[in-house]
Amino acid sequence: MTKTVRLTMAQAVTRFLSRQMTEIDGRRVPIFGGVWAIFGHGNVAGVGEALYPVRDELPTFRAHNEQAMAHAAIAYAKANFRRRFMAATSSIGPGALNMVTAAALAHVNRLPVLFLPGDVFANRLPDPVLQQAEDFSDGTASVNDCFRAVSRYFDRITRPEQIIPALNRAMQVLTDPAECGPVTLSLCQDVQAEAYDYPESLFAERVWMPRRVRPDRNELAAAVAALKGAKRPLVIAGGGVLYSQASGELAKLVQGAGIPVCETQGGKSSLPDDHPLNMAAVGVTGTSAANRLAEEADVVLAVGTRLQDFTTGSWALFKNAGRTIIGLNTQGFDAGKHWALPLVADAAEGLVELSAALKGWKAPPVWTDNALKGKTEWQAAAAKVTASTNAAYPSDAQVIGAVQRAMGSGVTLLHAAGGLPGELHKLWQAGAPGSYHAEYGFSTMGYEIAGGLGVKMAKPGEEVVVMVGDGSYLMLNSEIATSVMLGLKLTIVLLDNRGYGCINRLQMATGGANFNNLLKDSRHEVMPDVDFAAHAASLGATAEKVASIAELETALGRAKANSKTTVLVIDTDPLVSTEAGGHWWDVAVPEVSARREVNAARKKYEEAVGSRQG
Ligand SMILES: Cc1ncc(C[n+]2csc(CCOP(=O)(O)OP(=O)(O)O)c2C)c(N)n1
Ligand SMILES: [Mg+2]
Repeated sequence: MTKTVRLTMAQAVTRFLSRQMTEIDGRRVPIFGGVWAIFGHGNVAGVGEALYPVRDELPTFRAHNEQAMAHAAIAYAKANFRRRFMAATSSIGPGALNMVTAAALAHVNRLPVLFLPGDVFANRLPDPVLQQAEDFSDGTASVNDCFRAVSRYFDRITRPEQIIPALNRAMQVLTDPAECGPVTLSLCQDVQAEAYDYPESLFAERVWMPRRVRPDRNELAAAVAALKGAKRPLVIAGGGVLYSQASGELAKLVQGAGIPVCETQGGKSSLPDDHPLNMAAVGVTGTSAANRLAEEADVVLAVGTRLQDFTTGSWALFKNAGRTIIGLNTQGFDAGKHWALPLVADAAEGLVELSAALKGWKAPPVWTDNALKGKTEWQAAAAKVTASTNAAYPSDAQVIGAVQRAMGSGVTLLHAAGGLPGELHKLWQAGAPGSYHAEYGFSTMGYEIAGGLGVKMAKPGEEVVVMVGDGSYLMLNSEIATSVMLGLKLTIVLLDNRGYGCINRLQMATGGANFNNLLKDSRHEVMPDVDFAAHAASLGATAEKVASIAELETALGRAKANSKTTVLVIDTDPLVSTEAGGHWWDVAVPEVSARREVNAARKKYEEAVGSRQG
């Protein structure tokens, strides 16, 4: 007879999670780094009670905002190259829905996270309960159905035994490199507390290792033939290179064949910035070195990238009409995008096999030499815009220069939204793989500080530097208090340009009036003058406002020595961004307008759209 143990459904969930393991560098570790939780009705009595007895193996962390705690969980998974992850549990209703944006963030970025929102009563007897939305025509609907669109696997648990296959499926999705993304197990409040005789085997320790799929023979042959015929080959390194921890294999391939590499936001730090073949950022926020090559390339080996519009310049970047794209990706959906030759495989495995098949083959030296020259030119341009200044309102680029000089390339740098992503993609000189942490798949304002917390949990021994605009900071800053409470130090550099600088610039570029972006252009009775340093200090951080780039560099030295989360605030210029490098981006301009500026912008827009290649 099967041995069973009588547990509530919630107790079964937490016991199961605490027994799932992985091996990293030969060491067995829990695959779940912990559970983020904000309790309320819908999870405190069930999941909350069940988390307590396993709190040593599966620690519970309390946050201030459900979206933010999910950001931290997701950043933790990214910083662990998806090898370890976390769960996030909430009450029903608003607590649950606060996590939906984060679920979408994880979905877009293909990052594993387990959501355990509370749900309404499966037995429906006390309906409508507090925080329950009533659907007039569908008795099975609850607000948690919102998670369906942004989960790779969604299940609503309405009977305690349903959790047995659901937990198995959840683990499959969380650990599958191709399917990887958010999993939502929506846990009905009454069912969390219901007991069932679970088989003891459910709670046996299991070890999950990443699946490394090797290429199909025919796809490999086609990719090798395309590369061997290339005169102007180029590699685009995406986030998949990092998730596969394939930097060594990438370096070997490109060094052997003399192929230049450029990096997406997600793939930046695949090679260190100072690797001679690393042309750095590609696309809308790219360097002149990378984009020039992308325009001319005849064979583009796209490794582990979703080829989103910022990478492809809305598909206007590749100008060589006869070009071939090879899509090396674990996910067939990505591998075959835009008629690419698909090469479905783990990045490291695929690169190893390509290296072996290309042994002895080299790209024409004139192409490689041209690339190296382009990089030198770009570095000179970048040095100019990041140099120190005495200006009262420095540019984002000048602040980036100061952070780089003070902190070096040995830190993990994190950002997500505003003008910073574009500037950092171009200008930050990344070090080790994973040291550049961009959330630019969903570019969620408010990811930054909570995300930094998740990175620090994954890499407690490393210096984590968060760069954030005033807009993102005001949207979601509450986890500063959590970072102080948990003793997880962050260095936060806050660039205050008094509004949504990058959207204001986009508005101007599309012919719009300066309207509703910078605070001064927004309807107001009193012009806001937020004291960010006082605000951060009130949350427990060490905080100061600096008056210049030189002061920022000195203050960063102090921040480095400080053991507590430090927030440094600097006023910046909202109007400037780095003009060097970059590429057109498709943002639709109105076809008719009473504004002359819009009509002019529309004319330019139509010309740009007309020059786009398939
Ligand atoms: C949650 C969310 N809302 C809106 C946007 C659109 N958006 C992108 S950047 C931005 C302004 C960001 O302001 P700030 O953080 O001050 O950076 P700045 O643009 O000034 O550099 C907005 C509104 C977004 N990315 N995320
Ligand atoms: Mg701003």
